[in-house]
Amino acid sequence: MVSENPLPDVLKKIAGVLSEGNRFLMMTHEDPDVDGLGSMLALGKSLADMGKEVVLLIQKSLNPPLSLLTGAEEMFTLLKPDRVPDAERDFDAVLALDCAERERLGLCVSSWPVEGLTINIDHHETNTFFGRYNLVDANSSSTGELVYRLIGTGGFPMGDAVAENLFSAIQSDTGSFKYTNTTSSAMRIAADLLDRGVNPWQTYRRTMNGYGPLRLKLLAGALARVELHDEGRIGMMILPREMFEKSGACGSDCEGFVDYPRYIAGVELAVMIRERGENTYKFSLRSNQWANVAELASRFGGGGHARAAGFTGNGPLVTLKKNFLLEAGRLLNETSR
Ligand SMILES: [Mn+2]
Repeated sequence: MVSENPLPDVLKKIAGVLSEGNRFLMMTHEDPDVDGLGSMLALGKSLADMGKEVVLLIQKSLNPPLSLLTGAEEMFTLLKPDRVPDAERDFDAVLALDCAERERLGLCVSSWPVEGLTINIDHHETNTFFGRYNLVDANSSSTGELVYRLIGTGGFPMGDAVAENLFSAIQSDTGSFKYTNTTSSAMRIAADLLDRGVNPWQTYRRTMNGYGPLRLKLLAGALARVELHDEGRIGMMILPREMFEKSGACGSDCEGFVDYPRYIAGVELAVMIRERGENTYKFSLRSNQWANVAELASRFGGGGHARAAGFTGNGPLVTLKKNFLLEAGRLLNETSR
């Protein structure tokens, strides 16, 4: 177990709460990713292995590859009322994992108690410390890394499924150990997980290669429409709803597409704009060298990390796009090196 430990006090407090309690509810941000889900599954399984009752709540059912994470079939889906755990049930603590603010819990927010013991475990630099206990560290590569430390602090069990999900979470959030959040401590933790028997190719295949062929149809359409703006410094990919309908792909099929405009020479800032509903668009932002996209996203009510962030825009696409390009161009001019 890697023992280096930046947040000893809050880690100990939360480990104490989890050791003493018996019933826990966990949730992550809406449109969950491998880090959020893997962290929930890892911590949930570790606590369940100690005989505790754990309810993992998600907004809607998962598609592959997310549904292929070990244990994902045991999650509760909010939108299937027959499977929703009794809201009145007394949980000893409610946990949010990988979620920067309360509102990002989506529909699951209805199960987040106003009073009562809440625990917020996250690594977004825009985290609002919305829990009673906040294990928040923007220097951690992933929420999975924080959960690994928590499990170590509490001396909780780390069986195969726990180790696999933690590795998936770290592998995914670091872009397979290549993004700027790939710290030496993330790699030491990953190395420990490999020593415990995790197979990195298997976890990668499970989380990245579990897509169906429709993803390629969607990608072909999306690549054909990549736009360059601001003298080639901004790469933009737009995914209207009709593109999903035509290809038959589902929402999670566009996961990672924002990396394509990102890797064009000269692009500093990449953005993927996905139509979510009538006049509702999800902006996913990435930057390569210097632009702080968390700051840019926060100008539009969103947040995230310096190199990966996002927000939701409401209004006609032309207006949203124009406003975004204006702010993004301004940011690039102000901070350009
Ligand atoms: Mn994360």
